[in-house]
Amino acid sequence: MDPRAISVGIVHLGLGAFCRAHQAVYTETAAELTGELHWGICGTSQRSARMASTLAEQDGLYSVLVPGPGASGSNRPASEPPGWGTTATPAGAGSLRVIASLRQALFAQADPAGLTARIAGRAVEIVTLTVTEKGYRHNLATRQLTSGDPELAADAAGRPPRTVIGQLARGFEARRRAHGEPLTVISCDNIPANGRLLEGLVQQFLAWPGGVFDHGLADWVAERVCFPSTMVDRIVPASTERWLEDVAERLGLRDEGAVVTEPFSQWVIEDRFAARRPAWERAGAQVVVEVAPYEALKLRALNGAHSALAHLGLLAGCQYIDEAMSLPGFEGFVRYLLDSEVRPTLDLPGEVDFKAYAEAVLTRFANPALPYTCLQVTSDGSQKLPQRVLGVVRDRLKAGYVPHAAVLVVAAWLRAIWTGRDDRGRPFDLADPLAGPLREALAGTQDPARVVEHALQLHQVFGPDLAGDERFTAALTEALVDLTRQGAQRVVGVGGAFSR
Ligand code: CS2
Repeated sequence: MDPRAISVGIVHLGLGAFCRAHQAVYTETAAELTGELHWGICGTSQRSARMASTLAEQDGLYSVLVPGPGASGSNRPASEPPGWGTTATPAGAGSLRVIASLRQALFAQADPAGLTARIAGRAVEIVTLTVTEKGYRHNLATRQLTSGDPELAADAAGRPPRTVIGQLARGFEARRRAHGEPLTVISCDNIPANGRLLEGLVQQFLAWPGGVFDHGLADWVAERVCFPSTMVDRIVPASTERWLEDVAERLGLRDEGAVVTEPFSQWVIEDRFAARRPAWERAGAQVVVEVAPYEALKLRALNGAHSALAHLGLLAGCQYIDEAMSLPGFEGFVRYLLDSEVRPTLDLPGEVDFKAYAEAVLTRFANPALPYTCLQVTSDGSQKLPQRVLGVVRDRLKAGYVPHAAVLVVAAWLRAIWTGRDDRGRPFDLADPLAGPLREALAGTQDPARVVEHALQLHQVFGPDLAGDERFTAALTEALVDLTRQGAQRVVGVGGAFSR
């Protein structure tokens, strides 16, 4: 498509690799098929000025590389054994596509007024978000804004907004004042009922004690803004230098904004729009009445299994998910987790065959052409485990069973935070917003039971219900003791409790 012909109709918050390989691709395909040129995206980066300026310098153009099955992990370090493909993937294997739907890129923190004006613009009818779980600044157990959050308080008091919720509220206020046209806001983050959650958080923010927003704004939002929930799925590892070199070889020029991803892609969107929208279904998205069953399936099966492999694989000394998949007993462990613990908690969408879904998930994880690091999945574990694993734990406990595989994943997360090392004693740098405070509380603690006791005080992760459940406490302590004594490989390995 000729990018010069496309005008902005969507504002996106969170210009990471995921949205560039997912939503922007659907949007471009839909525009190609319909000829509608008014759905260009203004992407705003929230944390990195570099990505916005890099993309702006490239006129918003960047490429999406889907390595072919023959390609072998261009981002593996050169020291790895042959077979891991230390040379660039030959051009021609897989596919490379240049995406033109990103028409503007700005750094939200440097230009809050520009972002407000964009959200308020009449031409914009959709706002989308990929800001990760912690971008919502909420308590995962209560689904309310984190009380006393100083950044939210400052935004509510009227400074140029820096938080995502503050940016939305400011944009809504300006839009209402300018013309009042309706707007659809779509959260594309891996959180259940993400639309409902976002709507609730915005309303709570508008009522922030001492906040500057007038009362009519909350009513206007309730009447004019829709927040559909969505399920998004595509594995998109962080782009590394090796991938950028690979892309440069294929393109014949350097693309600093290139992203690499797998062939699979899925997007299920609740049919709840305030105004017009791109014909995303023409590009393969599913627009449905009820998105919850798809969300639960994806979060608990794909993301839950991803986190399981990542947390246990990290302890076992693996760098990549596909490497963890190949350790003795690990694939069997994931199958057990999916079949025996996740599946009974799901209300499956009619057309889904769980067995086939689970097999496809395992095949996607084993894709050697797309190395995805365990560290990337384990990052922000405290923000991910509630929807990926703890929901399963809760539902199984309610049904009268202790889900030992799911509990082991929680124990692996806890062990990594506690020790900061893998089972061979090698340190890793695990990013998690709750790691600092928890580590401080655990300093000097040698006893797994004490570690569990401290961790369960994180009610924003475990909720008071799990924290107070003796079966959970006992199973978690036992799992942490096992991991401490035997290491992840032995606990998960062949002959262990989970092999079948
Ligand atoms: C992954 C997800 O990094 C992670 O936490 O589990 O980003 C996963 O790759 C996507 O949700 C797949 O759709």
